[in-house]
Amino acid sequence: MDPIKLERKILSRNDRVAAEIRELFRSRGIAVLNMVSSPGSGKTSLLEKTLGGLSAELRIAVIEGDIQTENDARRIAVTGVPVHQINTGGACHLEAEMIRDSLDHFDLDDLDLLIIENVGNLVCPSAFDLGEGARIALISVTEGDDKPLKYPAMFHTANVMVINKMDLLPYTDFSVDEVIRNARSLNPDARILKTSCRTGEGLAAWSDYVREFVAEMR
Ligand SMILES: Nc1nc2c(ncn2[C@@H]2O[C@H](COP(=O)(O)OP(=O)(O)O)[C@@H](O)[C@H]2O)c(=O)[nH]1
Ligand SMILES: [Mg+2]
Repeated sequence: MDPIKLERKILSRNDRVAAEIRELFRSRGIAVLNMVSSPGSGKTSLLEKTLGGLSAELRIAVIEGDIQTENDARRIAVTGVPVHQINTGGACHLEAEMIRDSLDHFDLDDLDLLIIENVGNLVCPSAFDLGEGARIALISVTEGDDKPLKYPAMFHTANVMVINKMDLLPYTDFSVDEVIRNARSLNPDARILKTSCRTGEGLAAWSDYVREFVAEMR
């Protein structure tokens, strides 16, 4: 088959399954976050730092997507939150079908919030809807403030941009104003949060956003 036709076919199948599980989540009032970033921006760290506090108020489950290893699922399990690891076996993104097939691992009647940590990659995950209610794109200050312009699909489709590793800002030439300008040029409505998983800066605002999102999706 022509590769372009094949890609369209895969994406339309993904969109069908994503619509099906989005309706399932909606009917049960489950809020779903899809966290995307390049490898090492701090997705797992942000969850580790905030799940403990949030899980006292909300019923949360996590799906960890990685090409290989159960490392991130082990880190999340320490917080006491139910977690399921998907290993994609080489694929650079999660697909809606993988999420649908993972739902058996959780009691959906006992869930307010499902957080999906996508495979670390700024390209592929942007094309695959996972039925989420909001997409969170992390960027760390060591990556360069031009990343939104270089990976527009990712930042264009994100509802929130989290600028992480703010503690490292003095050691880089990263400009927070510039990254915000770049992100806003693609996506004027995205909410922007600044965090450090080292110092704790911005973690309360991130947790507030998550609470607000869950309340909205109920
Ligand atoms: N200095 C600093 N390091 C961080 C921060 N967040 C994460 N890290 C470190 O960055 C590395 C990658 O983090 P991880 O959460 O595994 O990133 P992920 O691949 O996006 O899940 C780890 O060594 C973390 O300790 C932060 O805010 N500041
Ligand atoms: Mg991770």
